[in-house]
Amino acid sequence: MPERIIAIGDVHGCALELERLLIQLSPRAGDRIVMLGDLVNRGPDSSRVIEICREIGAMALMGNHERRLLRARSGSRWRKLDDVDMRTYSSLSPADWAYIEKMQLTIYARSFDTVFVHGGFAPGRPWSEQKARDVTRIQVVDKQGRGMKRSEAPAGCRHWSELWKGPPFVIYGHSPWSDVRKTEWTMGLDTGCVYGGLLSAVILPERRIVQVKALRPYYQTPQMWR
Ligand SMILES: [Mn+2]
Repeated sequence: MPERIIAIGDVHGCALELERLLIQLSPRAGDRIVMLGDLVNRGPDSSRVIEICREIGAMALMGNHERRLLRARSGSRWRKLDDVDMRTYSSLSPADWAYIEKMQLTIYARSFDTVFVHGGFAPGRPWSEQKARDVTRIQVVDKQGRGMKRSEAPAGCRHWSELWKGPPFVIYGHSPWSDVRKTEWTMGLDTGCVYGGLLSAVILPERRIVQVKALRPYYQTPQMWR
């Protein structure tokens, strides 16, 4: 059984901030490190971020950004790639691609009865039976219980985390908050580093938060969740 698990929120190519965070965390032998997905795109150096993750032996979840790149690479989804994607796509090394191909949709830590996922889960359904598209991109839930991104959502939709009843406890990224977002059964760790916010980590079992500030904003965002 691992002594500790360290989960790290969405890095989006912010390699310098990731290096600074790791200095603060100073992982010990035996620690498991879980990246919450969206390691790439929008920030300055996606390839370096993945290289760091390999160096530290981190496991990683698949974010919607990695999923889009992988689908493009495997076939017919080129239409879906924008300039930001294309810059990342052409910067990745064969070892980076191999790392992305091993990303998982969910990671369950039995010892802490905790699930790690990039986007989240539609409430009211078993977490282990939800589709790749949903778990990598859900933000809000409509009145019928369907998950979607907030940019697609009609007014009155609620964030999925407000409706999620555990166990298990869920630690997720993908929805940027101005600080770590806690409910009884969830913790959101995307604190918008690439938009000039914070890069956040949590250490289990004690749920201690460790953060560094972004050196600057690297990408414009429509708005942050409060
Ligand atoms: Mn995302």
